[in-house]
Amino acid sequence: MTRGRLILIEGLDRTGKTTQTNLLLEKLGPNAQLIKFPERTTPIGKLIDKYLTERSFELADQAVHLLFAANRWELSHQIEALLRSGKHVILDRYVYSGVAYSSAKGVRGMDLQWCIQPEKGLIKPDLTLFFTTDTAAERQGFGDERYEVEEFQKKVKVKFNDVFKMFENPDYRVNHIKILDVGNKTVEDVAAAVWSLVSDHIATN
Ligand code: DGP
Ligand code: NA
Ligand code: NA
Repeated sequence: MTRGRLILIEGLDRTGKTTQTNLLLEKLGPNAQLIKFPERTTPIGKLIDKYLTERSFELADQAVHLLFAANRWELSHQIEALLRSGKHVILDRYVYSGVAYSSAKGVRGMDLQWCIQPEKGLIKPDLTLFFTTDTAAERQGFGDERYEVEEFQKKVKVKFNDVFKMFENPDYRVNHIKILDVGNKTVEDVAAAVWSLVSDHIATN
């Protein structure tokens, strides 16, 4: 049995990750499974959901960061088992969101090196598609959750660049990162670009 591929779609809020991961799941069919982070239904995920949706729910930024990382560890055995069974696993966000959003807060001591520690050892994606755009805010408008504020999203965008630079370091290397500018593209155009990259990757690696 060939091992399945771990395919990650990363990016800022409102860049169409959820739409595109769902479309990719349809294309890959029953031989694939989609896992979205944060996974809000687990015990840890419920706390994360409360933090994101209730502004009055206070938690130290360090604790929030560790909860998001713990949420990925909660599902890590399931992801590895699926890959071993030959299924492809599509991820909607992962470690890179974790480091970019937390470090963008600018809290003293929560630099990239601090943020990456609890993520170390999680299985690495085989292919990462990073959605970027200059026009996300105009495109769809932000929602009401804690981080969906234009000023903060700008900081996250800068951090994502730093994060991907850091992940060129051999200790943390991310394989096969493709940057997709989704600004002003239709859902169909983005879906076609995603499918071309994913199907090529599966055919040739
Ligand atoms: P989503 O359900 O994909 O819209 O994600 C919810 C919000 O949480 C979104 O603003 C991005 C942010 N986020 C996702 N993963 C992490 C993480 O690991 N750490 C932090 N601090 N924020 C994250
Ligand atoms: Na969001
Ligand atoms: Na955080």
